[in-house]
Amino acid sequence: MPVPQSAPGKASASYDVVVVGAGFAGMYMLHRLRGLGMTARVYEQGSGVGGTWYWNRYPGARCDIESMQYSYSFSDELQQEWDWSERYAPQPEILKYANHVADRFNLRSDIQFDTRVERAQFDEESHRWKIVTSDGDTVTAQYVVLATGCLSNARMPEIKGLDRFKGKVYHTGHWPHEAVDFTGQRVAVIGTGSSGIQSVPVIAEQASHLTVFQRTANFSIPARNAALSEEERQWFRAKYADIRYFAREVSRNGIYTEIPDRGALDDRDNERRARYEARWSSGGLTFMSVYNDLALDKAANDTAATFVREKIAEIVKDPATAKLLQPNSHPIGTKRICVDTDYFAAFNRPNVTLVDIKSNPIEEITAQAVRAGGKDYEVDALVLATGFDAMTGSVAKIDISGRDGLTLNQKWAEGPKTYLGLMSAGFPNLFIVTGPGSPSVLSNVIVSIEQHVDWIADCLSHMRAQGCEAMEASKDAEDKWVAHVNELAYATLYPQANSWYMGANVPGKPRIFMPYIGGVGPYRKICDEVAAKGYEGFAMTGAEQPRKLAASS
Ligand code: NA7
Repeated sequence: MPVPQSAPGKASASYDVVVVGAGFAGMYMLHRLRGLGMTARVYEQGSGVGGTWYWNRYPGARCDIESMQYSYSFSDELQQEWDWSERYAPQPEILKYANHVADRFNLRSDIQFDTRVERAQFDEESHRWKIVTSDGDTVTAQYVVLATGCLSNARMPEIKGLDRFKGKVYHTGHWPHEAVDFTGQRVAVIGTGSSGIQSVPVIAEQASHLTVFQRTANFSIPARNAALSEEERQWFRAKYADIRYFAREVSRNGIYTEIPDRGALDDRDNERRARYEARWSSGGLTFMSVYNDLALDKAANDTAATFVREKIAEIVKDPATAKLLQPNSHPIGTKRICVDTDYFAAFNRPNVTLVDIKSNPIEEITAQAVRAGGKDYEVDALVLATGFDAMTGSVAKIDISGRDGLTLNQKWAEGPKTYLGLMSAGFPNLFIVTGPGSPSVLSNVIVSIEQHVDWIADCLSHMRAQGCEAMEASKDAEDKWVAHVNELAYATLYPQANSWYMGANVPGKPRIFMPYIGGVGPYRKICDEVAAKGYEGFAMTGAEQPRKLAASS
């Protein structure tokens, strides 16, 4: 099929679709739009494709979902041909894969790199968006797709004196492109989420001394990462049709794994322990799917949490350090569980120290030290593994104004409001890929990306066939969806944790449980039913089929 492409170089003035972001979502969106014969321009602030994998180049960065599953499924040739080298690919390999996809599907000619979308404004007369970019250009598009990623807005912590530090400061989410060598240096890592937990063992091998500043101890399961054999790759390839079907249609989290048929308290102690041992030995995120009630029932959850705490005590030789590393502040899994390689064992090294900043908070950073609990920890380099303004942060950085000049930031001031995580009432023709209110970060995100992109592409095709110019989530459907998302979340243990799922890691951010917890398979069914009913809950308007667009209230 001939592929419509805009002229390379300077953007022309008008497109069918502007896509923001050239990560896994933006790339696949572009591919689908071309298939529909639509013109599209993708703006990407980085100098290359890959999104979060472009920015997160910190030591030890790798996927926490098996690469044979954390990969595109839309092209069978692609999934049959690409060779993942390890069970969990390291960041450079995932970035190589993203670049391979960009080349293989000839995507780059419609992607403008090093360019941020600063502003997007909906014109109610023409039903088109005016988009202003960081290079001073203004273009228009009928549709805007925000493929901005859930974990792409790295957050600098508000720590007094950070700007006075004389050594090097790195943020895991904004790691330099050139190799960073910590050999012989005294290094501080602040933050013990996934990024801290992955980087600590690697930095510990280089640094003369590593001091880890921990505010909240986290649950982490061994990855059991290893090279993938050709037999293992072939096993996946032969079963890909079933594996992908299961991940998309049946699973709760977009991962091919068995669905538990019992609760933790249905087993006797020794049976339960044997099951946890088996998962601990096989490694990875599926530890949480040993039983079907770990996210629902505190007593059930406690059995898994206790098991992991005992494992930590077995691994870490110094009892005081082990105790500090044992998480006690939240039920297991209610903050994203981490997957590590030798994290806890790293604290047995003589050159690694753990500092508890929950009881002795960091007071300030001086020219050469981190000061906590009245003590100066002198360091040559600071690694901030302090996370992201997740899910809404990258959207909020764009000045988006919809109907009646209302900005999305004003509308979301008390927390994000969407219908299906795909659209927000008052912002016609603006789609979000893996937005708040969709399974997104509670899933294998590539599965969720493909589902959203396919839904949006089918929707645009439908609109064109119906002669519709604009589409908008109705306020009523949105209100009901927001209530549903909340109701499901509050029936679980998740809201008990101060997690980034709740926006709790960003001072002042409203505490709303942002992702949809109802599961990938059930969520897909809802979206498909909405489409099958003529996009129920959305208002459409157009030449041939006028429906009241402002029917939203
Ligand atoms: P996370 O999971 O948000 O972890 C950030 C860590 O940094 C966490 O331990 C925080 O402690 C800590 N933090 C944040 N701000 C501060 C300040 N000001 N002082 C001290 N400590 C702080 O981010 P990651 O990058 O590790 O992982 C994000 C996701 O990426 C991950 O879940 C995977 O899905 C991939 P807190 O827990 O808030 O007490």
